[in-house]
Amino acid sequence: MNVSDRAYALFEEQQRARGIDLNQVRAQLQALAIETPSWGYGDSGTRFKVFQKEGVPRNPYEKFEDAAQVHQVTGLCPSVAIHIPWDKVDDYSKLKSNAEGLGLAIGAVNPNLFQEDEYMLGSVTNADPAIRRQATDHLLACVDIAKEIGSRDLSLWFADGTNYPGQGDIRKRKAWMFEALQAMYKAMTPSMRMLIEYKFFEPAFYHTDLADWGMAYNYACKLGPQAQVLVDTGHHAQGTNVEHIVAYLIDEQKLGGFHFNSRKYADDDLIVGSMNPYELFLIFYQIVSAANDDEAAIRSTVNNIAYMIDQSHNIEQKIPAMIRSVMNVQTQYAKALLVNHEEVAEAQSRQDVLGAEHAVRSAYECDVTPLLHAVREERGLPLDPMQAYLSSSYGKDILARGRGGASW
Ligand code: PSV
Ligand code: MN
Repeated sequence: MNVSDRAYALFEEQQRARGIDLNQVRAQLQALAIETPSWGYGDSGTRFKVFQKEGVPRNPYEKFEDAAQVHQVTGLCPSVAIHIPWDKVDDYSKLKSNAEGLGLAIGAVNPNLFQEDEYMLGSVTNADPAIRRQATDHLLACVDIAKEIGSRDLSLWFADGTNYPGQGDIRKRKAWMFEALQAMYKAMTPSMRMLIEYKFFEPAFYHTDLADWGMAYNYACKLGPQAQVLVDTGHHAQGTNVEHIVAYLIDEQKLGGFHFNSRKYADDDLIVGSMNPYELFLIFYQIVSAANDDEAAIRSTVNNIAYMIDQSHNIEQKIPAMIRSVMNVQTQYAKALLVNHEEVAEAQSRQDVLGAEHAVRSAYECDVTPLLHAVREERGLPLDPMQAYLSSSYGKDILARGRGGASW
């Protein structure tokens, strides 16, 4: 028995004593898939500066090449989300077959309505009907792209909002938003989903048209079953109980997906789980406990959650930062799978506050390294994905691309 076998045998014994069956846990870990964003491989920055890095992909094809490296060492990232027009190409079928050649699929299609000058005062909520039309046409064009490449999810985020009281008619804008969403919803095929993201501030600071999960939920309810809410972990005020939102939306069968990142930045740039891994664990705890629900519809909601990273790393090396991010997600998911739900339920029924809290926290405190090693070994993956990437020549080889690659 080598060192890692011994560590796993010990881990298995400890988990058996905690009432956890590792065979099931391993199967669930093998099924985990986390989508990475094409824009996470391009140049990015703050609102003060976009940093031009050496070796950054020059086009969508090269972004997929970088994403393939993340999947190759982690086995966790078989799909890549695209943002249109950031990833506009002449031939989407070619982008798709190229991705497939790299062992990847194209994931969510994200219409981008914050890039053109026309959208400075809003896109689908602009007071000018011609601009609203242009924005809606772009949403419809993205449905066509999704149809062409066979993507299930259309992921929507709007930068629309105002900076001053009175600048816009909030109720009119609400109606315009619904009009555009409805036009898009009607264009979708029955197997497509619309994932509605929210954010309470930035780039507008007085009001944001889709500011929080309640507004996204309300639109999703009015639109129909193919519309669901997307929770971007960064888009909440400090102190918000994100896992509560997650549990609530699952229970309403309206949780469609996640954008993972760190709330410290309030947006997309910092590595998920780097500052508050317990929050990430608690999000997964809600998901895992709903996965065993008696109601099939709840189980199906959980099984269809799209896990996506939404991070554009500014000061870190981009590929290693993405590897770190998905490994953090895998680690916290693994820990959440070790919660003994019967123990929690028993403590809850005794109204044993500390007993219930202990039952949840004790899973978080387990060192899952032997478990993750076993799961990787089973798939022939490197035990240490980060080390495997860093010791490959890929990071050096791509420097030949030079500076001045694609931004975002
Ligand atoms: C907006 O801040 C957001 O979270 C949306 O998901 C965008 O599509 C993405 O970031 C762009 O980086
Ligand atoms: Mn996002």
